[in-house]
Amino acid sequence: MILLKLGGSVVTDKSRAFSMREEVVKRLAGEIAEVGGELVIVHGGGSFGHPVATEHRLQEGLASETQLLGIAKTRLAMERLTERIVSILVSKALPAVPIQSSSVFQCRNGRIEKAEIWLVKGLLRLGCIPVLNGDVALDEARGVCILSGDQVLAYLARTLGAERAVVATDVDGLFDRGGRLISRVTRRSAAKVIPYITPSGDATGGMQGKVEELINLAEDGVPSTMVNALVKDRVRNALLGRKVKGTVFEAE
Ligand code: IP8
Repeated sequence: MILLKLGGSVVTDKSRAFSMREEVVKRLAGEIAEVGGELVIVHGGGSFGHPVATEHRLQEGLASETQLLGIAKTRLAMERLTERIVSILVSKALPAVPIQSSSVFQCRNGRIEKAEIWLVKGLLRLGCIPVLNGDVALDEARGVCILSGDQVLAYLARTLGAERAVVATDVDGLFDRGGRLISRVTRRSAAKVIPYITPSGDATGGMQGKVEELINLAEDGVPSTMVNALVKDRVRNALLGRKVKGTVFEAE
């Protein structure tokens, strides 16, 4: 079974609020349909979830009643994005079934503590493709937190015993200080790069958060490949396990 993360920068245009990259998602749905096999998809928030979550400071937890409307608006924004992505997947005859991450995961201090994982397992058993998302989730310590799709991906990959993960972004992979693409990264080499990653302003830590999740995941036995989904066939080839331009996250 493979986990696929469709990053927010792939499924949406992050420079314009609430704008989806319809054409990119349609092409990716076609690539996914060509591959087949057991798959779980997780998508990020992009220009739907992040601006709303950041405006209401939800990543800091619940400190004031004025944020309640922010929870509702963030949830709604993610629901709208999921609906559009899933509609495209279904139009390519993929049995994609959305599952709200906020209804599956309970967090503590921003980390997943409990999960109704049977929902995901049940759909997989039927042969469906569960589609989850980054979300605003309940948090036992903070009231709410912004749960990144990357954390959801890593949690599911570990719990479901995934073979590997493919992380689709809008860049070719991870670059070193000199701007060279790093084709293979481990905890040791990542430590040299992380301090130089430019902060994204996302509610969930952007590329830095992603690298940390993927390194920890690799050390737990699930390697992943980060690829540029804006380039045709990179996601398809990565899903097929072919050698592809990108960054592979592996254990030391
Ligand atoms: O884009 C964040 O998910 P991500 C989701 O995977 C929200 O970090 C609600 C901003």
